[in-house]
Amino acid sequence: MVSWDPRIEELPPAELERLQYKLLKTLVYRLYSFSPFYHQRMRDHGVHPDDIGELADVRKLPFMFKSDLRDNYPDRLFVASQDELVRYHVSSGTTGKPTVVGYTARDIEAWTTSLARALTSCGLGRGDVMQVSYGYGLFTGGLGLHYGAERIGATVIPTSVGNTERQIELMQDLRATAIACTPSYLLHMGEAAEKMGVSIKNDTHLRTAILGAEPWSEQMRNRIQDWLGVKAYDIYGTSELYGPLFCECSEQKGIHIWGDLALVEVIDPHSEEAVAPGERGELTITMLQKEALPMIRFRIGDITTLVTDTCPCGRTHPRITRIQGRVDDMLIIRGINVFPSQIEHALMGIPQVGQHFQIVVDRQHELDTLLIRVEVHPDAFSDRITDLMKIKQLITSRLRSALNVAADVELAEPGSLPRFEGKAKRVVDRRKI
Ligand code: DLL
Repeated sequence: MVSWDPRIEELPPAELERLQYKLLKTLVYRLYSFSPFYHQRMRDHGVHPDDIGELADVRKLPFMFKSDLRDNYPDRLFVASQDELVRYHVSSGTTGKPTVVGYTARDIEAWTTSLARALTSCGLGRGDVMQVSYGYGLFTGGLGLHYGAERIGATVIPTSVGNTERQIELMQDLRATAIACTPSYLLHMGEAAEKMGVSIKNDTHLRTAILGAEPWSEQMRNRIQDWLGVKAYDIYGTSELYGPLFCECSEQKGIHIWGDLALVEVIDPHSEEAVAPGERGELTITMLQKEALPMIRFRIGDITTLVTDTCPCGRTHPRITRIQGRVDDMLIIRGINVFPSQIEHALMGIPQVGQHFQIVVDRQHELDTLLIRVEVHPDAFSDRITDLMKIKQLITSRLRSALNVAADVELAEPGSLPRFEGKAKRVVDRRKI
């Protein structure tokens, strides 16, 4: 294993905890003294920095929510003055006002270091050519990966999203060995390449894909790896936590959360108590070294499980499993909780299914309806109605047993469902509740 910073990444767990405690204590004192927001929150919650006597005391601190950022738009939660900031990013947000994130020079440095560690852990380094096909601009994906890749000495092709044919030409001409983009955009590129007569697997040097910013499944990973001949790694982050930050290592056994930067908790969103390692819960993160926009116990809304045993790679920091959905993208269909990720998992296990699908939720006569529109795989597409009927029946029964709720299935021709350059929007909820 090659680590970017073995001294930190392989720190014995007890030492890592001591470091985290020291950082937490400093953070809490700093915010109690300098952030009117946190000062008030802590007082309302009846907690004082002196009450933090060990790492587990993080649980005494109040939570913070995305709504707190929106309510304090644009910069009322910043603990740095404007002249200390070197950058803003803005997250579009699925509802309501956007969120503005400010960065000091040290914030950019910590973010870049985190990505340097992540990319190194995927086996990348000097000599690699990385095509960065996340959006550049207000979105954190493009610039984040750009800085991280440059830091490890890789050569960056800053293509951003869009203009897919040109991207494929550049991938070939500049011999890209790695790409960073959303999984859905890589699938789109794979298809576009085939239309141009280019096989990404056989006609390019691409071997590594750093994929994230939207939910995807293990089945989707298998498909991407087999079809495109790359090793695909899951990268995670949110703009409030800097942007993309945490990634799987070459073992592909969970996402490493750098403990010197972030203190991770996975909690039951209702009882707000920690769940046991291996149990699903809401990811909650305290950023230990963030300067401009600090985050204490930030309830991200993403569902995951905590992995505490040591990774075979030797890095000692805690890991989380891939994101299994959001607390708030959970669909409730006739009283049953359904996660789009469960649907994807079931569909991607059926070879006759293509890469794209759409989930349409509606309400008829007061009853929820669930329609899954599924593209048939080009190899399985046929003019014979009986063949298509068989595929439809297979999909219907797989979905029924995966979801415990009946779904209507509509087959779509290969290439007919919407494609996405940024984050895929697979759910159309037409219910008016
Ligand atoms: O999506 C940051 C990012 C950029 C991550 C590039 C990875 C790569 P936001 O736009 O603020 O930031 O969206 C954050 O996207 O709360 C998750 O719901 C979702 N998300 C991000 N990465 C993953 C992933 C960026 N690997 C929100 N798997 C998060 C599943 C992800 N969901």
